[in-house]
Amino acid sequence: MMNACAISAWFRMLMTTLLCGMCGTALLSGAAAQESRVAAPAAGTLRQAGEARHLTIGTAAAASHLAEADYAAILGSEFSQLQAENAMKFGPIHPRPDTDPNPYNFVSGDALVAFAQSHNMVVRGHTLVWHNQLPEWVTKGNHSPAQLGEILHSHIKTVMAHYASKVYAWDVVNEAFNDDGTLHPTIWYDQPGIGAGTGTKYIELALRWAREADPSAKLFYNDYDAEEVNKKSDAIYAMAKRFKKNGVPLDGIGFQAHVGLHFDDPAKLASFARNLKRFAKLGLELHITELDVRLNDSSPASLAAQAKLYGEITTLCVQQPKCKLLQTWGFTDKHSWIPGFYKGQGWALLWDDKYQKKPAYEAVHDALAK
Ligand code: 9MR
Repeated sequence: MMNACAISAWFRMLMTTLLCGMCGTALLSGAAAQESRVAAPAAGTLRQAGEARHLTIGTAAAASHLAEADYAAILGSEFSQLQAENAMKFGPIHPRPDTDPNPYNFVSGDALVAFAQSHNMVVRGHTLVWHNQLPEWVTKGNHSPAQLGEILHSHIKTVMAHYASKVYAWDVVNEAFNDDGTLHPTIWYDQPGIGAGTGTKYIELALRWAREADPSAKLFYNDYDAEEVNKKSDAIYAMAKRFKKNGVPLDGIGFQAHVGLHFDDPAKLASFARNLKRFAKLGLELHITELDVRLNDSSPASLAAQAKLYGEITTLCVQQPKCKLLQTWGFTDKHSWIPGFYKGQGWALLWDDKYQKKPAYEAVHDALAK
């Protein structure tokens, strides 16, 4: 028996799926044409549990998967935010030089935004300045620092203007620091870059360009392995503190949280909480942006250990008032980046590769509902 809440959530999902079909989005009508094997959402999706906590529950997504009915059904009902896993990165979205009549490709990004809007979800943008997933016209173009500055400025302006009022927050700069707290050499920083010898000045410039491009968007710096208090998070903290003092437009920090079971250590978790606290004191909004917990196998013991850690990280966010987003890097093991990157590892997300909820799902839900 479904209760009133479940019926209303199910009805909302059905209506939005139908409406998407009507607005002619090929990917979505594909989804509507298949029958989902996923049960109607029970009262108490992650999204609903997050709403009660004023916490956005997000996930990374790809437009190419929206035609899978199970994928679309879970994405549209369990999450209140969607972030493009790849579609809004420089290479995919700006594949050709500005001299080309058609330098940008917004197709996948727009499909994700349309899906989000039709399911009443917000969209977070990722990412404008990063050294990965750059097109060859940028990496092999032999551009001078001045030309790179123009390319990046115009990229930020165009992409943010395209998604103004549709994307509420952006990872403006991603992964600029090394583990030891020094700046990573990149084509944007110093290879030849626009900031050689001037430290975090190029990050400041990117943030200022971003503020100009869409004054209403929240602007984030995002990084991995900066969850604990360590050399990398110290460097990010020092930068953030300086930026706040000097009026540089930085609204928040994204903590990616790609972790393994080794992270389930009271000292590490306490350090994460302490780290969040010091950034919160700067007045910054805190987002957990790419959470996943990779495993070596899918034994019941490993899945239980994973669930425990997911629950603990969720609780950290719930207990920190400035933590406003809990986002996982995808939601089904069927489409996770982990096996392709960490040989022999995987099983990192809340649903398995058959779209069945794992113990980790219940743990996150319980931690939100506690
Ligand atoms: O999940 C993304 C994967 O599909 C891409 O191949 C990869 C390319 O580097 O990027 C992955 O996403 C990354 C994110 O954009 C930034 N933080 C680390 C993520 C995992 O590598």
